Amino acid sequence: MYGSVATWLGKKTEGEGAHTHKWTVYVRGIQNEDLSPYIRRVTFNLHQSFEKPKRVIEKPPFAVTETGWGEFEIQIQIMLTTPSEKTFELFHFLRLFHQEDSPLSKKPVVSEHYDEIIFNDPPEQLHRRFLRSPLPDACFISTPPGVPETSSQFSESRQLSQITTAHSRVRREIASLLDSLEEINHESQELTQTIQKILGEN
Ligand code: SLL
Repeated sequence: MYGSVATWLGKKTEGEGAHTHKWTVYVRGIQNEDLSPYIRRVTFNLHQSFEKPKRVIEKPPFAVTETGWGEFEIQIQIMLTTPSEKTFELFHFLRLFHQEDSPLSKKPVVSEHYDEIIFNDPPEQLHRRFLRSPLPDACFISTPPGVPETSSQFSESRQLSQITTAHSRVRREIASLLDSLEEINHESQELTQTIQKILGEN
């Protein structure tokens, strides 16, 4: 998951160029699991108006908290822990304000997205980690401050039912393949016997 959460700091912050909002931009696991076995570093490239706009985060929580006044697009680069250190680039639009025209309120503005990274041919160690299920408790870390526990845009139950359906399909395919294998073995035994019989006759 990647996204941002922003809160308005209240009336006292009004005025030209004043920092009116506090926000956090982050990359996190869907259940806040520790992503450090897979992610080596996350680079958040902020707007040029920020001091040292390139923020490199090498351990979880992969998040940057700042104060500011404006909305802008943040470039997020995710470097994996694979030996090739493959890097992905995402863009997230930092939202500070609720719907247009709605009055400023202290209710946090959350903008979050779900994405998947597919590891083609993962190193053995990573692969074993992926297969370990369910993830041990130690893998879960707390959410960055103020970040909601679950996403409003991502339905975990829908995902779960899709996984269950796919799981039973795979089981059915395995069962049918085992059947064919048995048939082939049987045929092969019969052929061996026939060959032996022919050889015996000659
Ligand atoms: C806008 N195009 O004009 C956008 C730019 C930039 C936001 C928004 C800087 C804070 C600081 C800040 O909040 N920049 O001075 O460190 O809306």
